[in-house]
Amino acid sequence: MGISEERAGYLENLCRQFRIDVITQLYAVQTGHPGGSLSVCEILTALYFEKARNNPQNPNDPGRDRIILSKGHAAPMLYRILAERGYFPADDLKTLRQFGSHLQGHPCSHGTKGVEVPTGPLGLGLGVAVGKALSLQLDKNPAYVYCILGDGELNEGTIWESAMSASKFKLDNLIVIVDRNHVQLDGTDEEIMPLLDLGKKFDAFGFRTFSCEGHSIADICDTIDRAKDVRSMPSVIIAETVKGKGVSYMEGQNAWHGNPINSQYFERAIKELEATH
Ligand SMILES: Cc1ncc(C[n+]2csc(CCOP(=O)(O)OP(=O)(O)O)c2C)c(N)n1
Ligand SMILES: [Mg+2]
Repeated sequence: MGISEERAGYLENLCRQFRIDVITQLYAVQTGHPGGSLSVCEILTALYFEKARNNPQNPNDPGRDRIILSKGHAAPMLYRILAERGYFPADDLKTLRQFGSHLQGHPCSHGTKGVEVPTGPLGLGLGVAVGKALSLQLDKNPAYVYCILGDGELNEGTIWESAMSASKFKLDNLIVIVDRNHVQLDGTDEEIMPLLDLGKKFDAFGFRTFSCEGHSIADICDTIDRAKDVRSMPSVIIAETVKGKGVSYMEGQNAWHGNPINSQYFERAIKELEATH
């Protein structure tokens, strides 16, 4: 299947605009999470625009694939992408994180079309994903469940309890994607809690493990295709990414996990993003 070079290029160009818009929104509200929003951009774009079945005209379509952004702090990028897909008007993005807005700091499915599950407290999304995948199998519904985890989030014990259940129930309709940017809130994964050989870890928990270049739309799409062919076990895609991708002073820096952006930094970020091709 794969994706044409032209289409991948189109989507990567769209990602550049998503980054510019998210930085602009975060600058305007002086709060929110730039680093993890920038790293997950291509993963979410590949899913919502190419690989996951989703229908903005009928967000609760029973045949939809379920996309769970377990690292809920990357909500600004999710919202930007949902607006582009047409789940709600782009004008709503101006209300990000403001009182009364449906676009809260962390995603909430009650008020925001396209949000599958409320997330924010790390470690919970995979358990919900396992439950959804199991119920789809019992219903003989061929939809897939995609669950996007942060790598710092893997420090949570609930992730590994959920992973054991996923393999016990042979959930081949579950595809986990790890945003492997090697950085969390207070430092690098290595400094806070080393994950060691993550691929081997997931193998040992009964997953089929893939890795991909997490800023390449083509590589993400190809790897999702391969994961969809796996039978009788869950899959994980370890997507190698860069926290703060696209803004040089944010890249790989935990300080930009959730820092407000001042005017000098804002101008630099926009200049750099506009200059990328
Ligand atoms: C249970 C819980 N503990 C702590 C936090 C605060 N917190 C928010 S994001 C974050 C770091 C997450 O790092 P990672 O999963 O690597 O996300 P990314 O690098 O993709 O932003 C922390 C500790 C939280 N949201 N939930
Ligand atoms: Mg991380």
